[in-house]
Amino acid sequence: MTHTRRDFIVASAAALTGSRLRSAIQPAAWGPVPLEQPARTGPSPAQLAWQRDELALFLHFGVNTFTDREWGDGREDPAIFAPTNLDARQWARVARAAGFRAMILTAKHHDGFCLWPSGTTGHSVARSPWRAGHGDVVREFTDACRAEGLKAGLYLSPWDRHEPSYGDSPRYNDLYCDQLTELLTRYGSINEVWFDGANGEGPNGKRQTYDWPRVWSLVRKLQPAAVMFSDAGPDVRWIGNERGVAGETNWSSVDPAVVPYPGASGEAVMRMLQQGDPAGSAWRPGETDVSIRPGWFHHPAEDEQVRTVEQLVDLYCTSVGRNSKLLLNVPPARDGLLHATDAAHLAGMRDRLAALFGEDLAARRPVVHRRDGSRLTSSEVDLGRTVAVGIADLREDITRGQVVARYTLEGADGGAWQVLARGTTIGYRKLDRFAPVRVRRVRLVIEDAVATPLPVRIGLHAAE
Ligand code: FUL
Repeated sequence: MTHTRRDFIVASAAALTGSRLRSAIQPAAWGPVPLEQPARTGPSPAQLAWQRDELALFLHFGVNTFTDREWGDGREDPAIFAPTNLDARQWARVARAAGFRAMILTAKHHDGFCLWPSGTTGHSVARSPWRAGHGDVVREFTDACRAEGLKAGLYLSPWDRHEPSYGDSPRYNDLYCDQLTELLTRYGSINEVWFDGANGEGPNGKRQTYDWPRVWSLVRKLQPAAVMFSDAGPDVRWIGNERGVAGETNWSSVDPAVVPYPGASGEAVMRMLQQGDPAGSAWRPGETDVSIRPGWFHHPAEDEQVRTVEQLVDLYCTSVGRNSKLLLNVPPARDGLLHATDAAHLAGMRDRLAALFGEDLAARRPVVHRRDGSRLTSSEVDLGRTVAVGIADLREDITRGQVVARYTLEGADGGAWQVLARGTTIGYRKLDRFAPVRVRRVRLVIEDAVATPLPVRIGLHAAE
């Protein structure tokens, strides 16, 4: 059985070593965050660019790669970190060739091992035999991103099972901010900073109260153009599961009071993460993180369990195609390279998406918009010929916000209109796949909206 981190409110450390166990949380250890975000009806320039990138590659790499575990306990000997052939350019080439625009590296996972030579701890690559202790994975990663024209993001686990000051809240908060400062000042422009909500300390474990306002203002100061990810944003939010599935209804705005700090749990929290809230005051689009394999780190035993090309296309549709962004984890193996199977499936995904979305049957075709007063009610496209349609690609102009709450897509070939798809939200992009139907005209009927809708861009594809 695969668990998500929300299944484990409190779990013993001993139980947390299996690769199936993703994570756990201990809400009591997280301080509430006064989240005063300015009300927004649309994205900031950084949020807009983030969403338009659509695809980011997640790289889980560290001591777990060498111990074959999912969660290290912090007692790993740095000497085990010994990739034989690490080549971050290979990661970046594979990502770029597959259409990814950004990569995010686990600079430090829960085991506390730093992939850069941090001045804050000896528990880092500096104590490993790799590059004779002079290596810096974060440097090689950011250099490779730049060389391949990709944006670079970093994950710095708040939960740290190695650091002795963890649990002594002010001291650890200082150290965490020092680590962030190193990461955000040494490596040029960092585009996304990823704050994990996991905390698996057992009932007798250390309790750390994080200083989120301090952390977030530090990131704003050092990298003003970066977006920050966590359950509670502030810029982009977790989508609420690690299965790669955004809510079918997915608003980019949220009520910040419902998810006050990273790691908060409960039904209302999950619903807010999955679906957002059209009346919410904060624009905080959802990011869908999921692994190409069962685990987040590379395990040789899972080499036959890499998601297939079709499964990757499905993930694209349930994330990007539901107004979210796909952060797909592809973990480097012990040699420091992405595995050939993963690389091949990524290339296959790219080819398949290019084939599916290559020709837009509605491109440059005339569209008639009908209104009831100021309210847009339908948009009708005349395709000029009868063609089989199996995918609709709908897009609101999110620079002006998100307003569509319910719609029906219909098609006709001379006779009566027939329903092709029904949906709720659209947002940045909504992909509907249906059994191909031969049609000459297609119309989008907007049945409910939270404000006056602007014309929705309609793309249509054959599906094969
Ligand atoms: C979770 C972590 O516990 C997993 O190990 C992984 O890093 C995933 C992306 O987030 O909370």
